Amino acid sequence: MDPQQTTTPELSELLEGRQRILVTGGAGFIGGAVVRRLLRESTATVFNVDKMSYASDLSSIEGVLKEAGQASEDRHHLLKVDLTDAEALAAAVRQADPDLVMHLAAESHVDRSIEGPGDFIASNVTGTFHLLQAIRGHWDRLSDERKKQFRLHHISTDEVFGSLGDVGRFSETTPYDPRSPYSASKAASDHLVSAWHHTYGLPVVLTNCSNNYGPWQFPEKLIPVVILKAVAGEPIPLYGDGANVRDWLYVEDHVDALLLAATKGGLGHSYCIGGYGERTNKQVVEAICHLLDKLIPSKSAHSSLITPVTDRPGHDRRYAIDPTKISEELGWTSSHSFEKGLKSTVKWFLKNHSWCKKVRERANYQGSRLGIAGHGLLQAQNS
Ligand code: TDX
Repeated sequence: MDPQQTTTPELSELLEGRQRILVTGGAGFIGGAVVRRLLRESTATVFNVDKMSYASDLSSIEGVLKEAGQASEDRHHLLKVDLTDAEALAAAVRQADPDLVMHLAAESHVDRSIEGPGDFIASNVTGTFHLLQAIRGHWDRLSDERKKQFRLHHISTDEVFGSLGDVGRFSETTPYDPRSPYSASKAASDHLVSAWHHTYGLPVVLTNCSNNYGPWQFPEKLIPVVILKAVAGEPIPLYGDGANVRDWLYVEDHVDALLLAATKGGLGHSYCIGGYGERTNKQVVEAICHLLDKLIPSKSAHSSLITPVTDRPGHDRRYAIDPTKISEELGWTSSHSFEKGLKSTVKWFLKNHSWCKKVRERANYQGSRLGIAGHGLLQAQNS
């Protein structure tokens, strides 16, 4: 990229002069995509508060900094802080002195929440509480002019709404009904953010998004797991009957929605984000296998590796989002079809196998099944 070309009018216009942006979880999958966009398309300085846990990685951000040269490097500051450490977090907020906060830091893998719910309560609930308190202190100290501009955007998930039957979609008025330790911890964090708005007047916006996918996703989630297993010629684990439905959204479409909501969303409002990308898990897995058959043909079809395994405990049946509010109020629509997004994602993972290897090794995770504690052994392991 041309180093001169760091600003697109659209994002700078949206930011309306907000030049100091604190992103929590900016070394994660979605947070990283937000940080890259801010670095590429605005002149803002990013304060990236991340505890650098197993799923954190800065390679993609370092790539953008390298593309843009030294000037941009001054615009990204990693503040290695765990949100459970209230003092360190308050100090990081003072250092960042932000005009806008985008809160993406969270433990996010449902299977891990089944194995170890404590980390989810600590990071997602207590961590959000500490962030709200630190931001409240910061907001109180701001000048009237900066106070008017300031916002805290809390990024959440559609899983807080529970599980749908065959019809219907989640919207902003759907009652909360979380059913996994992960979704319960995110629901709790959403409620804390709303409470800080109503009680203390903190200017907040919330978003709840459907399943994301795309480059740089930590290889424990369905799409990268399937790609890596298929490439390695290993059984591809399909939980239960494979008929659970997820509403897939390409991560860059999510970033478009986040930046709109963060800057233009109504204070105290929440917005549901989804791009009408409903697919059963079986359809997703088969689509990946068909793409791989074309990209890296092998003797037998990759779909022959698909292996039904013990279901996830409490496995939500179907998620689907009605994005009418964000579309009508903020003018957002997704621009990647699932077919287009999936194809580029599969190609990206094929090209970036060494990155997958690196992050898996660092996390001491080699793709084994997580989250079946107390539910017996995998059928695949038994056979
Ligand atoms: O190996 C697998 N086999 C399989 O069948 C894995 C890892 C998953 N699955 C199924 C379980 C789900 O129905 O695929 C679906 C997607 O699973 P995940 O990728 O683990 O995502 P999910 O549980 O749907 O949650 C995701 O979307 C909402 C994210 O992990 C959350 O952080 C987000 O909030």
